[in-house]
Amino acid sequence: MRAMDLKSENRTSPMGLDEKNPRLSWRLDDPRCGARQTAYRLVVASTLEKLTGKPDLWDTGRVNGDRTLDVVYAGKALKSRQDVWWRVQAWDHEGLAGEWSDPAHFVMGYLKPSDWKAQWIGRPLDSREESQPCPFLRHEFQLPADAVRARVHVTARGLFELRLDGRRVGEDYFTPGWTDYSKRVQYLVYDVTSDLKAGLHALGVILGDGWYAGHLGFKGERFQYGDTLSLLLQLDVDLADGTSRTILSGPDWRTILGPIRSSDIYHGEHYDARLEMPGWDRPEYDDSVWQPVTVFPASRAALVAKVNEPVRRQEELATREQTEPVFGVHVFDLGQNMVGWARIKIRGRPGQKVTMRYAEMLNADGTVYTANLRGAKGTDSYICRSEGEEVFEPHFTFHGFRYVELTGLREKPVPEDVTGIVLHSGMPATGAFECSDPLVNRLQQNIVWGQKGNFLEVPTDCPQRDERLGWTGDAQVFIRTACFNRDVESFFEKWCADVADSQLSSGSFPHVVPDVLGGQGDCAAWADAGVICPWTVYLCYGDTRILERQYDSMRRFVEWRCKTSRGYIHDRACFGDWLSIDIAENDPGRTPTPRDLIATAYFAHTAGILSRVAAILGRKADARKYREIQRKVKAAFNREFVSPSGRVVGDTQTGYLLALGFDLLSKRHQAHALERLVADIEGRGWKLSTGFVGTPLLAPVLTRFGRMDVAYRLLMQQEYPSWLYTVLQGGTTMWERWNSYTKHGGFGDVNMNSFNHYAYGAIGEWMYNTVAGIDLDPAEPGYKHILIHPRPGGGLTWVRGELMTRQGVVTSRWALVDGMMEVQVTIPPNTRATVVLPGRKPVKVAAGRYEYRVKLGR
Ligand code: RAM
Repeated sequence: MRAMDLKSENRTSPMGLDEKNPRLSWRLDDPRCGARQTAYRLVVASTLEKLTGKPDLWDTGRVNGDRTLDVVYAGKALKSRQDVWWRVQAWDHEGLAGEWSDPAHFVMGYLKPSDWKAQWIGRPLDSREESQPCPFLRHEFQLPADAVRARVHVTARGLFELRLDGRRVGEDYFTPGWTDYSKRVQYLVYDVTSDLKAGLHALGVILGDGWYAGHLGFKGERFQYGDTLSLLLQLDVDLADGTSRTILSGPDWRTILGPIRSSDIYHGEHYDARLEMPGWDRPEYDDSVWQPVTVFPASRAALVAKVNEPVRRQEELATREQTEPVFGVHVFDLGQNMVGWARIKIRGRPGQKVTMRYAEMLNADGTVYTANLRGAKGTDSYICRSEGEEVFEPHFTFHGFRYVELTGLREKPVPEDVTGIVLHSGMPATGAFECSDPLVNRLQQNIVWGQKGNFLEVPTDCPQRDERLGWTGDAQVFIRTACFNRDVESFFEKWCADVADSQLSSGSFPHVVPDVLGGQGDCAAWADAGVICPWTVYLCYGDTRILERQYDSMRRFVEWRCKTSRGYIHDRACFGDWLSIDIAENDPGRTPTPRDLIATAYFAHTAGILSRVAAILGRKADARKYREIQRKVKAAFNREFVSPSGRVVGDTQTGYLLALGFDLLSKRHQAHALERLVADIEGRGWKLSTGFVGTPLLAPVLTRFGRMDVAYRLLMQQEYPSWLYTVLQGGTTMWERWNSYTKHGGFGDVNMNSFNHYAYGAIGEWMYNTVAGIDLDPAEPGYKHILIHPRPGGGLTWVRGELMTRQGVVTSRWALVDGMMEVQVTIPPNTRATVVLPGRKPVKVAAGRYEYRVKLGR
């Protein structure tokens, strides 16, 4: 048995932690059946030599037990900038000591505000007019000896690109990321030791508006957080001669406006290559025409080490088809609705301007459909500097698109001139789902692409129009699916902190996080994200720290509900069952499911979650209190919304789904509610009518109450409205509306119509946990105890599900062969599972690989 895949604060070798007691986790490499850890020893040292010799920071000694996750560091106090090495040894189920793991490494950030000596620098805004060129900043410094350790700590109010001696530092984009900059600004740490030899060096930085100062929100506003971009940078260098140097951002830096004439997340980037300054980021560049920088005051915002994996380039898409629908207008189809930008190759003349527009769909005449971008210009342009081939990629904007339109070219381009560069936050792939139906497989791909496109720093609703905001409701309904597809633990840890930062003074949560809509909030199913998201992270990854951190904000939220309800009935649900079928014209939040029903159902649901969280954290009185509140809300729900026979007011699918899914009904009423729900689905020709609130509950509730056949019917439905209808219309991502595009009605309401919106992708969770049958047990979260219960149906003949949990890989595969269901299951080391197959008694198993053959009933 050997420990592997060592993670510090859920990340591999993180640079810059300001958590003084980081959580240390590992997995076990042991293929034996029943493999289980019975003890571990973890050692921590300040150097690699000490780690294998005499560990000087922490030695746990032998600790009995099977714990492998989130061991909280409790050794000598860690210091700012400290290098930390650790490794672990595990004892197996036979009591045998395994070999030591490979060493893991992490680096502490600045632990005290006074560690920061650098000053915020930039240049004053020339005017508050729309297009401001991006400031370039530079500074040269001399080192008398080679560096033996050099780390740069850097952040910006705005976005930054950091360069050293002509090269980009790091592979991250959209740094420092998006937080409420008035409260928390994240910094990044990069190791530049090998770049710094004795001699002269140059640091160069480009600043972009980003979320800080660019357009944000749908009223066309700018300057959400400030109007002046600035940089904070501190480079600590230990030299081979035993001395050290610190290079700081300060008044001795110089600045100029460069070739990026404007760059805005919504509107795109305009680049004039004639204004390039070759060598500006290298030493000995003549910067005599540059101006001195201005020093700006620090704000009261806390500087914190970045918690989530930064955005990076993730993949490239080649052009699939190139057309010229109008003379001189060239359209490139990348075959996939994606998020990022296009790399363009241009052969032009000095001064020639080429324009790129980005679109998700095409008009009937083959031109790009951009009406749904609303106020977002989504346009880049490039002015050539030479006669030769030039290559352009923007810096501080991103687009949501499948098609790229090029105009202003001198000669006909070739497909290779356009390549899609996909960017999103780091989130390693963890799940795979595949089955015998190609349309369902495309749906799964669409869900994954919806996640890739909208997990760029914060979970956004859409990536293309003048919105791209962290809508809480969307995140809440999709998070469970997201946790299957990808490792999103650090992504959501960071965003949950944003949620707590954004909590309104009333205790409620805003519609979007970070809150850029000026405190609008209180909406049921949206605000509830503040409770549901931390809870889901806990369930999927098993760590209680997120619950501890978020507890206060969760409690304040439920207290707000208590205070603002009348007789335990709550009524704030302004978005209703958003975008359900039968929405009122011109008011997509006025839906047939009554708003107070939705709000009261969610009141009971999140009070119940809070009670469970309190119990887990050992807050017994709170656990009792919120359980009691949940009971009272349920009673009120029944009084107000449930008829004596069990009919739920509104008689909508979503009403029944909430009542059943959140356990609000008595046993007697459940049967009737289920009947009404199924009757409504059947009456519509086996079709759904649900919006953002009801849709995620459809398949899970139908399955739980014994009508999985109906859940499968809805999944396999090919007529409008359904998941596969969108697939059959050529969708390559999830869409905002069931009717974002229909054969009968064409494009949906242009005022709000995104073709990359993950909310309806929440069906993914059921595909993994029911169709493939990989599920967790809330009593032993993080897949410590795994539930395997694959449930065939829908005409599928085989399914393959796989999930990389924090413990290791779980697989569940099944195939129907000659009336038999053949099942293959893999259970990772150090876990247990309960396997429930159709018509069989549950079987308890330990780590290992198992095969079963089950005769299926009728
Ligand atoms: C629109 C989007 C978003 C939704 C809000 C209520 O902005 O559809 O996804 O959450 O409305």
